[in-house]
Amino acid sequence: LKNIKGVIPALITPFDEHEEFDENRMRKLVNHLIERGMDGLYLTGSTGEGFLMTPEERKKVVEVVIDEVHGRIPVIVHVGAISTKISIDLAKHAYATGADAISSVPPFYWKFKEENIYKYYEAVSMSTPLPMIVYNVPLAGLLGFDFICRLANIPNVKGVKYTACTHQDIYKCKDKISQDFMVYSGADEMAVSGIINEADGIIGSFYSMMPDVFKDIYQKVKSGDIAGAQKKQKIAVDIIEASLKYDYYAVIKESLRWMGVDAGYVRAPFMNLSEEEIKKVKQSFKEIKA
Ligand code: NAY
Repeated sequence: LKNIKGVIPALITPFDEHEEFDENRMRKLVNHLIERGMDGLYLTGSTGEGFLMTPEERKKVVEVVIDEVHGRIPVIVHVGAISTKISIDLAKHAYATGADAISSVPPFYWKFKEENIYKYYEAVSMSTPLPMIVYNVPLAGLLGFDFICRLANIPNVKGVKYTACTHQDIYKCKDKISQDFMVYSGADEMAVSGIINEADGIIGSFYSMMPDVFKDIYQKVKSGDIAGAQKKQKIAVDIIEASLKYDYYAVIKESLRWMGVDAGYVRAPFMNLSEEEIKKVKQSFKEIKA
């Protein structure tokens, strides 16, 4: 994982007007993000609407992206599902297709006990030689610092995507587990904080929409220009908060369209923006002061 750091968009998945995966739009988006200097891609996670797709559809997305990336930047495949069996199948497929790493939310919905979750990560992580990035995210149930340390004992667990707000745990993971244990900060609104707290990279939904802004933020923090980074972060927060009023994957796709990269539509139950909403979003973005 040592080579996977920097700004990594949690990639959206473009669907067409009939909610089918749109391969051509995806290929264009991938090239756009590589041209904008993104350091890696994170596929079929929550932002990629992975849970709304069948395993076969998810595999197709992975195949198309890895083919289009063609080794130019690292690709992390989110293989999480509630069923260990399905996740293992997706993990093996990611490995066979040429992914650089896998990642997974813990099994969710039933509020599984720590032991169930440990066994899940052990089985999925050890089903391929790829490094596994476990996922600490409020939506799926937070793992907690001690449990992350325990999961790090599984040989292939090499990092964590850290989407909780307790950012002191980011550097604590590195100090307590190992400096080689990779930590990716997952809250876009707190990218500056995540990097200051020693995250190796940032993975998030809005980096597809604002690749230049976050690349700049990342470089500024790394070079010690915290004030400059924070100034940009504040603008990004305003844009993110305006977007979160809607189904924000739809806002990300819509704004990519304005920027000349048609990223298609969302899949139900998420809803695309109405014409009225598009006007409102545009207006709210215009009102944001740089
Ligand atoms: C993914 O696709 O799995 C992610 O990367 C998730 C990261 C996002 N967090 C959640 C809870 O979805 O990028 C963030 C998030 O969308 C952003 O900070 C806006 O709140």
